[in-house]
Amino acid sequence: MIKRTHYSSELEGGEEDVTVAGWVHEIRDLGGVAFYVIRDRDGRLQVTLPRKSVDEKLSERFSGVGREDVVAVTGRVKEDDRAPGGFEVVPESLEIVSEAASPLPLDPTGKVGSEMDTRLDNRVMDLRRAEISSIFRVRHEALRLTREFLCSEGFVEVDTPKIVATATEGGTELFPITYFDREAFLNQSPQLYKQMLMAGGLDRVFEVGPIFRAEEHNTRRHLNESTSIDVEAAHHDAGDVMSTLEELILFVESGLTESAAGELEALDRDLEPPEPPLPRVTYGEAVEIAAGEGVDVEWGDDLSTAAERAVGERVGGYYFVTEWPADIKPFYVQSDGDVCHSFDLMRGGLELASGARRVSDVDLLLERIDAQGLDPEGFDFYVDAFRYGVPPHSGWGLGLERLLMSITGAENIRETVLFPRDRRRLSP
Ligand code: AMO
Repeated sequence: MIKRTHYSSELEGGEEDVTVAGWVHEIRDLGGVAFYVIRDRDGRLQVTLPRKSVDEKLSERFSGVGREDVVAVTGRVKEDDRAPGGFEVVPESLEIVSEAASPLPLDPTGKVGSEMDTRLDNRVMDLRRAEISSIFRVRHEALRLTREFLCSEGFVEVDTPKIVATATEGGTELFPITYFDREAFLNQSPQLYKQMLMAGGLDRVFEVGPIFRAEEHNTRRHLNESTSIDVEAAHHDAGDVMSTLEELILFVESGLTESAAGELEALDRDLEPPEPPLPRVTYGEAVEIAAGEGVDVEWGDDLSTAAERAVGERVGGYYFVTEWPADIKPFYVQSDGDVCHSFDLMRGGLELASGARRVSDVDLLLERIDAQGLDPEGFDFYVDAFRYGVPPHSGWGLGLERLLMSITGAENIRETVLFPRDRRRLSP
């Protein structure tokens, strides 16, 4: 195997015996001279083949090259302003490493557009487009920055089970599986476990992991498998963990403007990291705004997509919705009369995160489980964890893909996952 010595971003004029490797992005043959644009991880570079002055055999080998073949080219680097990246490679040898079948299922140069379904069916080819792979580099950077921020705030990264015995976010959205001779489920949220770790004394934890929701929705903002960034902190109230969340958003967006500047440019995104404190809109105010815009909503209803959109248009940017009615939030949320210590983080009309102060009193917890019509037996392991001393605690779950929609401007959540799982899609 010929070893690559340089990525396209590493070329310098005058260097000899440089080997570059990648896919053949474009071929322009002008007769006397032919240009082969090679694409690698970092971008594109031009191989210029002056037919008259190169070896005839080499010239012939180049004639056998097709679009999207993988090639390795060894040669000399010349500065040339007209070439992508400002350099061209004049070849001395060529190896066709792997040939691409034809026709291609989609056009990796993006000149010919493709429908979302065709793109996802051929995701590997789709990823060859710079603006698509940029999304996944932004995703990687956003996760790296998230970990950096939470670690610096004293949070410990944990992993909790994904095969579980109980629902946390409502019983109808569970995927059942067979666990030897018993029924089990794919977890909807690490909720119960991250709270139990508060009783275990880890004090501040975070987890980045998959969540599974058997929602029937086939929308631009729902997935059946998504990634949740979860946080739980002892001796924190809802306001405290809201501060952690808004500081995290600021840290990630500011960090991305530096570490993912090129990717954001490829995506045509100009981020304006939001300065805390973010606006706080109470649920009651949100209902008034939505009703004022003609949306059919009353106090006590969950906020519909139309209601969220109306509030998002009025408030703009990132904001929190606070003081929700207790009855529409899960059993583990601490309430104060009719209202509870729960919040959603929104960007425009899109929900990115939700969180709350939790119930830590065992009797109240059992009462709430019962009031929501859940089977208390299924929650024994969780309730029991609170019987031997548990600090008050709060936390949130932030949807990574929703955050990426906000950062990258993707209109469809499927853009932000390599191989999305939705109502119809189980492969690739
Ligand atoms: P919730 O159910 O609101 O709260 O989920 C938290 C966040 O996860 C993301 N999310 C989804 N993203 C894409 N597709 C889905 N089907 C989907 N479902 C959820 C959203 C949402 O805001 N246990 C609580 C969190 C907590 O209180 O700590 C929970 O799971 O961005």
